Amino acid sequence: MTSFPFKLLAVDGGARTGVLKTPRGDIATPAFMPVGTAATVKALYPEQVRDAGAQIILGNTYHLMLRPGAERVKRLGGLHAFMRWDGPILTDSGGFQVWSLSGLRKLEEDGVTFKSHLDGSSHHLTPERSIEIQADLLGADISMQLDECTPFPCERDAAARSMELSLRWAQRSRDAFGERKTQAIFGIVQGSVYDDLRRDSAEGLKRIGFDGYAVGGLAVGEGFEMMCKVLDATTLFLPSDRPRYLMGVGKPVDLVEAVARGIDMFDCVLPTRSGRHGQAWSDYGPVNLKNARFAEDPRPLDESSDCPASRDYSRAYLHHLVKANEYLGSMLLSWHNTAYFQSLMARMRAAIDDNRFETFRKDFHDKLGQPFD
Ligand code: PRF
Repeated sequence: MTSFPFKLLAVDGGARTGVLKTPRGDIATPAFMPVGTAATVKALYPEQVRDAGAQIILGNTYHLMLRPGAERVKRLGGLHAFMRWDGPILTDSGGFQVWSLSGLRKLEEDGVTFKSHLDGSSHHLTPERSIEIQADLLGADISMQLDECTPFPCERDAAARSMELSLRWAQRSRDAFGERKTQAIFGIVQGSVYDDLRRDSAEGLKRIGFDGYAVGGLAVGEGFEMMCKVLDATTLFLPSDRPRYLMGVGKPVDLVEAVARGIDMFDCVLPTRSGRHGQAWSDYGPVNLKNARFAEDPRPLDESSDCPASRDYSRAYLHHLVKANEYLGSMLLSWHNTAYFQSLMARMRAAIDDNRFETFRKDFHDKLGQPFD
């Protein structure tokens, strides 16, 4: 069925490494996808994103359909040519962004009607239109089904109805996508925090048949422990021979714990967003470059890194740029963070390949409690 073979390379406890083959290049998993919401990974050139180690990025239906418009991107050669990223692109279907960003919205069986956060104009998104935008107009390598990200907290009955709607939208998204040789489509498991709903959702998606399976509706306020519990209950019912993608996650510790539970793909705005807010990520947690302790610190963030932003600029200079609100501060910290997240994934892959992921995981947690120096 699929033109995107997924080959498992090593399994270590619940964690696994693999390669997802796409016509635009191989993706080593577990993989972290930098977020390029508006046809740009904010504050970074595509070359920097690639050099930092990213093999796939994420784009957003919601933002691009509103500005510059999906038909316009198509006329300009598709999203890859438009933004000068020739690697694989996965696009989110729009549902989640409608819920988190747009004003007035109305959910019906057919789809969702919403008002743009940009100009208040009214739009209608259906499973069929979302797939048309992603696969035909933007030219995404991997399209996501349209779903409803069930809000948290949610009563069981409402969570069941929401999950069932997402399942019907999964079937319609899959039908609209049809059979394609050079593009793939992933389904999205919903079901809030209810293990049996998560199981029913996963089983329903498997019956429809997707190229990969995402876990949605997490990191929406349920907390770290609950997220881990729901992940345990969900991955149990996902086929092991297809990639599993945890949507919108997360902090480094979330990535480590989700990889331990068999997740292969992630996306999150954290590296670039926190970079624009003066934060640098490290094995010791986030570090705020505004802190006066860096004012005369001549050392780089990480002298052992291959990333110029981490290796070649002093903490004192970064402190100054952040304090002065200079663009370069945002650019360098977004670059550092993107490279840090990619190196964390590479270190996890190496640990899994060498059958020492449990040691890696324990060392990671130990280090997280120590001060950054
Ligand atoms: N659905 C979609 N995109 C998402 C989510 C979801 O549930 C989440 C939840 N963390 C992030 N992005 N389509």
